[in-house]
Parts: sequence; C-alpha cells; structure tokens
Amino acid sequence: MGHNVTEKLVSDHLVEGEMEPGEEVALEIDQVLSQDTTGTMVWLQFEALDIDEQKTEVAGQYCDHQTYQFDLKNTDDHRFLKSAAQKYGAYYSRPGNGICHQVHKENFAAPGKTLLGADSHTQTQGGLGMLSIGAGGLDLATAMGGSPYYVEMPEVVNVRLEGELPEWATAKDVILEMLRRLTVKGGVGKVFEYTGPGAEALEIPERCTIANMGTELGATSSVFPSDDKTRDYLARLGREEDYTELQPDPDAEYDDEVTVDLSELEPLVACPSMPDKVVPVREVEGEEVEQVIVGSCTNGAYEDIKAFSEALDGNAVHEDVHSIVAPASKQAAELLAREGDVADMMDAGVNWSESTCGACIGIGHVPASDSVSLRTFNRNFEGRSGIEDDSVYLCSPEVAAASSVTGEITDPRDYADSYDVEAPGVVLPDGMGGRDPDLLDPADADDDVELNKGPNIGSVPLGDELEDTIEGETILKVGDDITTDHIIPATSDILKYRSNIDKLSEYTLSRVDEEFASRAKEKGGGLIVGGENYGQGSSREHAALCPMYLGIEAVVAKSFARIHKANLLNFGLLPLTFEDNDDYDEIEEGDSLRIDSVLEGVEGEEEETQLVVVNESKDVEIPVELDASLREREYLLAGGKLNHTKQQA
Ligand code: MIC
Ligand code: SF4
Repeated sequence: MGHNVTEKLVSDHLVEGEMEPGEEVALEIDQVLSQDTTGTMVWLQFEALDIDEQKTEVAGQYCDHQTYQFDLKNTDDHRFLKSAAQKYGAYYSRPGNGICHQVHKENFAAPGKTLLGADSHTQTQGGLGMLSIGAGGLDLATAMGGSPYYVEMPEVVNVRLEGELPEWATAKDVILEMLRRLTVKGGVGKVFEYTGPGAEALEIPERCTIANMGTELGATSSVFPSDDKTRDYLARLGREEDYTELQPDPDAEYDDEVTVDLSELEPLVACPSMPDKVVPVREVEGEEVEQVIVGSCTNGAYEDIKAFSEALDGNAVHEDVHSIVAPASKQAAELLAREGDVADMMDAGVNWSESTCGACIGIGHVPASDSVSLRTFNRNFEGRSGIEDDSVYLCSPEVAAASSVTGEITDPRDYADSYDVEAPGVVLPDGMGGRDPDLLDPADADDDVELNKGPNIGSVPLGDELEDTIEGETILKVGDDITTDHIIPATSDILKYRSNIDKLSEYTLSRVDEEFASRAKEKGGGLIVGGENYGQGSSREHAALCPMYLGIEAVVAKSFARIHKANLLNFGLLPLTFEDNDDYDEIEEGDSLRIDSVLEGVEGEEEETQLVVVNESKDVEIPVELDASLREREYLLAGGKLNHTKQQA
C-alpha cells in the first residue's frame, strides 16, 4: 500500500510505535523553534535537565511577541533568551526581526524535515512539506536534549482542492471555509493533507496561510506536498539546496476526505469572537470599521502586504479608519520598502508597525471601546485584542484594503468596481533571502556563557508525586471552548510574568473569574470542570503550570484540545473526560469532589482507564475516563514530565 505525504514524513522520523491512528508514535525532531513568551520556560527547563548543548539540526529562538519591551521584565526576558541561545547553541532572532513562523520559513523551513515549535501555529511550515507540530515548552526542551517527540498518530484527512480561486478570493478564504464547515474542534487528532489541482496551483505563501490556521481547526498539523512551487520559492529565498520532492504515492490512502471547490469560494470573514463564525463578507457588508490591521503569522508575509498594497492602489484610507501594517518579518518589510510599497501605503494613510505579534495578543493597537476591528489574523477570541467585549473580524488582506478605503466592511469585488482596482493575485518576492543581520548564528555552544537572569526570571516549579486520593472543591466550572487565553491571558500587563510563575499564577482564569486564583489558594487547590474543547488555542504551557502551582490536581471536561491536554499531563494534572457528557450537569461550582484509587487508575497497561469522581455534595458517582499513554501515566505518577525525565537520567 502506498503512503500519503504525512505517513512518509512520520515513517522517515519514526523512532517507536506503529503508524496506526490513535496509537502513540515517537518522532525524531530535526528542528525546533521557540519564541519569547514560551521560550523562557523552554530554556529554564532545558537548564533543569542539565544538558550541555541542544542536539537538533536547527534551534531557533525568536523574540517576536512582546517586542515593544513595555517593561524591563520583557527586555530581561530577551537578554536571558540571548544568553541561553549562545550557551546551548541556538539561533537568536532579535526583537523586531519578525514573527517566529515567518522568520523560520524564510531561513530554515525545509521539505521532508520535522519541526517542533513552542507555539501553536508551528504548523505554518506544512506549506513547504514539513511535518511541523506545536507543543508545550517542556516537549521542546526534551527534544533539544535528544529525546523524540511523542504524539498520537493522527488520522490523515485528504483535503482535495478542485478548481481555481476566482479573483478576490484568497488562501485565507480556503481556510475560513474549512473552519466554517468543520469548526474549531473539527481537526482534533487529525492532519489535514492538501492535494489536488487546486493545491498544486497555490503558491507557498498561500499554502502557509492555510496550514497556519489548521491550528484553529484544532489539528495536529497541516501538510502540503513539496513540488516545483516549493523549489521555486526556496530558490527565491536563496536556499534551493534545501529542496526535496515529496508527493503522496498514487495509491496512497487516507482516513477521510474533504473536497473544496475553489471556484465556488468568495471573500469570507470570521465574525466575533470565534474563528469558525465564518460568513461571506457580503453578509456583514456595511458594518463600520474603526481599525484595520494587516499582519500576524497568518497574513503578514511579504506577499500579503504586497497584495494589500496593490489592492489599496493608492486610494486614501478612510478618515475614520486607523489602518496599520505590522509586517511579519523585517526582511519582508525591507524588500517592500525597497520596492516602494511602504512609501505608497504611507502616502495613502496607512501606518507602519515594527515586525511583531503585538496586536494579535492585545499588545498595542487595542481597539476603541464598542468598535469594530478588522484583522488579517487567525484568532479573534473574546478579549484577546486587549479589551473585553471586543468585536474583531478576521479576513484576507484584500478585504482589509477595501474596508480601509470605504470605512466599512466591504466585499473587495464591490470595491474593485467602484474604485476601478484590479485583483492583485500573488506576487512572489525576488531577492528576499540572504544575510539577516538580526538573526545571530549559534556560536558553538559555550559552557562559559552565563545565563543572564534578571530579577523577574524565576525557576520552574516541580509537581508532587501523585497521591492515591484526590480531594477538593470544584474551584471553577466553565462552559465549552475555554481557550488558553481565558486560562492565562497574553495581554502585556500579564505577559511580562511568563518567567515568574508565582506572580503569573495570580492571573489564572482571571478572564473568567477574577477570584479564581485566590479561591484556589485559600482552598489549598481542587478541581476544574470544563465543557468541550477545554484549552483550545495556544501552546502556552503556563495554562497547565499555573493551575498546578495553585494546587489544581485534575480537570474534568467533556473534551480537551490536543496541546493543552499534553501540557496538563506534562505537569502532572489529570485530564479526565466524562463517560457520559450529561454528568457535566451533576457538578456545580463549590461541590466537594473526591477521586479514590487514583494510583490504580493511573498505573497499568491500558491507555484508557476508568476513574470515579464522587460528588460528595450531591452524593452521586460520576464515571470519568483517563485517556493517556503508558508514558504519560509515568509522568503523572512522578508529578510531571520534568521530574520523570530527571529520574530517568
Ligand atoms: C498565540 O497566538 O496565542 C500565541 C501567543 O502565539 C501562543 C503562544 C504563547 O502563548 O506564548 C500560541 O499560539 O501558542
Ligand atoms: Fe504571534 Fe498571533 Fe501568530 Fe500567535 S497567532 S504567533 S501571537 S502572530
């Protein structure tokens, strides 16, 4: 039987396990990336593992999320990251050089390789035929120590793209259409592998936009074959030697199939406040817009800004709109400046930001109260932009351009008619590769380099060995789709404590209930009850680490997002699911819960075991399930993966 691209990538890196969907596989990791807000924990954990040198082919440490350095704590974090990169042998990308996924794409992404990233949008590089997966920082630290990455072998879904995109419909609309159909839970446990004539015709940056937002589908990864387009793009970056062809075998099989006819797509938009609330732009046309931002790891590349610039075509930005470009990389910005686009856009009334994630997580450009912000980003979770009750829509650069000019959400086809503008299509860069002065080569790992830790940089808290009875109150009960932005918000007032868990933990779940942390402390810990897709969104392990620090021992939910579940297990918290989701109604906040015979339920040879939550307040017994591999069970017993890894060493 032939193999699809995903299976080829997995089998080329398979260290342990069978390529059976749902079975755990161990993968050799060729490259890793981390960024400034996950990176500090990555390196603190790497330090705790007591290994001299990182062992992957390429490790990139990017400073991209909080580049404005509002607080010296951020600047100290960056200085610490630089010292860690130099001590342990990683590339260091200076603040302002660009968003990790973009800079990694420009410099290192290579077909046929594996990439593990401490950022959920790592799957962006699937656009170049890489198996790229987002993970918690501890998984990255152990991968840099030479251990494989363990993940459930996903189902591989063939997304067949037929037909051609009509004018003004873009790659962003392809992935928004996927979200419209499959929702933010639709990809859990899956890799989306894009094939067919429509996929072949897409350029690499378009493929990367689609792969990037596989994260919003909850997917383990997204993958495109590697072909002549890949070779051409790598050549444009000056790295043709990194090309290898990677195609599915003619008789490759898939676990499922989805077909999208590109010719039927039209400009789409995700409405507030979930990336799957997708409708055609024409349905919300006329909504007044106060802010438009082009940027992020989804649509902040050279090609995206070029499309925005060409669609703007010199037309003036509406007087009531603040239109901003935040380029995803400084190299792209430099080329756009050389080509005159930056001046043209500025002349039309567009403002220019440094290369940063920034506004994507509420750092800068926080929208005005009661206003609409239109962004080319990937996430619009409520409050993520920096204010409660925000109203953030997600769209393509073309919709952003049309709406910047008209001052209201506008279908670019109508704009094109009124302003006589031609569809920009995809313009590829010429001469973007070469030396990147803000990307520092790894010196040979140097033991003499001291880790430079400012006063805000703490240490990694370790969990306690698992006990046989878990007892405590339901400290909080939440509904469906709780994101990691709810659990540990990423806005600048909080982000500066990413290296200081004692302080950061005070903000745990503050977006849902400001009293959560103080209540958890007062009660000496307890349990959390959640709905579907608990922990969706980012890879930030702080969303597990902080609850652990506050004494939370288990989360009982209807279902979990993949990375968050792995993070809970890594830090020794039990992710339990209801056997019968109706039992969710049997627990209320404040109820006293008890789980007996925990050790028996966790030890053993099965990957799925049953435990019973006794609700002492209501006198009911609720059967729950622990779905964890034998290795993850060892983490739980040891009080977390770090303890376990140290014990093994
Ligand atoms: C995000 O988009 O939510 C982030 C900020 O990039 C996170 C990482 C983090 O919290 O540091 C992610 O996607 O993993
Ligand atoms: Fe940065 Fe936003 Fe991309 Fe996360 S989603 S890496 S915050 S640009």
